Amino acid sequence: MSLTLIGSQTSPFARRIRILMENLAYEFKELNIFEGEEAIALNRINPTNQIPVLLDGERAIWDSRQIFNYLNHTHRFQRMGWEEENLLTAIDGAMNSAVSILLMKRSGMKIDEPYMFVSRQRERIESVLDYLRTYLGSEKAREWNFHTISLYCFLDWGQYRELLSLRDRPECMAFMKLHENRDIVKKTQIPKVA
Ligand SMILES: N[C@@H](CCC(=O)N[C@@H](CS)C(=O)NCC(=O)O)C(=O)O
Repeated sequence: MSLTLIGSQTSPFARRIRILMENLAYEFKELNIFEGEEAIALNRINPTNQIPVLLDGERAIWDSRQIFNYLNHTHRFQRMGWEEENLLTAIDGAMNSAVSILLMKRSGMKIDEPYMFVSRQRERIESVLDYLRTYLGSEKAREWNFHTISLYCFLDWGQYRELLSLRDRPECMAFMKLHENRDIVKKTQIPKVA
């Protein structure tokens, strides 16, 4: 199989797949999703205009969770029962909410006004982080699998975009410390200026 991952260096969704694919041979193609020829090219490949996209020969897989499922089917990275799916849904929910807030911020919308939409996103992020407290304090948080990879990418990106403060979340800070020195984490670090 000839694999190409389309993404960006900042996207937490793309990063979790780059980390997952640490030991697989693939080409990484970065593109500007918002304007120009590259955005048009992305739309031809993925009607949702989102990254990441995995190309396996002629086949395109949209959405990072589907990409995980696709690769997991062949490479058996991790067993996924309903509990594991739920955990991933919680993490994905927080990531999607944070991306929505960032898009609003970048569009010049006032994210500090008491809009229901914004409150719902913020509350979801906090609710997920509260829910994850027990998980983060457990041995499971020491494992390096799609859950911990996703969580790491989310927390790191959220801080980078100044959407998250972990000051009052010592379990999150301890979790980041636990994994920050992994080679692949360093190799996929978000560039300082982006
Ligand atoms: N559910 C999608 C979400 C991907 C996503 O939100 N990607 C962002 C970049 S971090 C994006 O493409 N945003 C552009 C847009 O939504 O228009 C996934 O898991 O791949």
